[in-house]
Amino acid sequence: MLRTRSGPLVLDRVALVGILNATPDSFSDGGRHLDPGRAAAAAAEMVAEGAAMLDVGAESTRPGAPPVPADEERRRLLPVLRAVRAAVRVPISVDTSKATIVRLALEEGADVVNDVSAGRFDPALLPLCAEQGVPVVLMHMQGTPVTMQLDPRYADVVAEVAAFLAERAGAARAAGVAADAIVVDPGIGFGKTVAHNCALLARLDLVASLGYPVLVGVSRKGFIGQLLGERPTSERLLGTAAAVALAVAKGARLVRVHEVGAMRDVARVAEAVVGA
Ligand code: HH2
Repeated sequence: MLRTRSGPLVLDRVALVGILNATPDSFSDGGRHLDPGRAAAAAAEMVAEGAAMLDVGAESTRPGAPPVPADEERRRLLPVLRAVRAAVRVPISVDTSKATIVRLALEEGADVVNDVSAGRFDPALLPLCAEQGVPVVLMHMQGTPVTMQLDPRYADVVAEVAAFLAERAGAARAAGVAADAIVVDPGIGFGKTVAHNCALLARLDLVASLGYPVLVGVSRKGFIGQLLGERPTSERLLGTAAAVALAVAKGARLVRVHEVGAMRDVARVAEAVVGA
């Protein structure tokens, strides 16, 4: 269970985390939720479909994406966050690597911090999470979004990602974050080839063995398109379903997805089989 300001996020069952990108350029839903009214409507729909948490972000981290200045990130994020907060009661995570944005987002009612840099890009982020007593998602990435897909290399991707997450969880705890407020994420697609992503899903149990809940984000990602012969993002639903089911089978407790209703069915069946 994750304790949040909007109540507990129970992880006895797999939690569906709905994606809301307040960006003009996200790889699959760019531009759709920049408008606060539309974002709020999408948020309410995702909760009705079974989302246990919503992840709101204003900086695309797709391969090659340039960093967004804090002013711009704030300008996009806060109106959307305010509208989403007014529309739903489930916990909201804010997808950012900047402590200044975290502080503002928490004031607008965000509950959880989702940092794709695991506290490496802004040294003030983990101490702020500790001070505010909010859970944090620590994600693995090799390089930065600009460089990460140029030539990702590992001797043993699963062992290296697990070691990295153990080290970052240690850093979070050293900064004062409670052990039960940490979630880890292998960072599917962040500095990884198709083979790296598949290996991480196949051996996700090693990441789960760190003892923290595992979040996995596979939804519509590039490796699914590549495995299916350059399939566009709009046609990756069933590929996403396969990856979600296998992630759940190997211990994922939170899955970050665009199609909440469809992936709720996938997660429910997968976890029933796992629990049999
Ligand atoms: N993936 C994306 C963004 N944030 N956060 C976590 N914890 N795990 C992920 O796998 C993850 C993430 C990328 O996907 P998306 O938000 O759909 O696109 P974009 O980065 O282009 O906004």
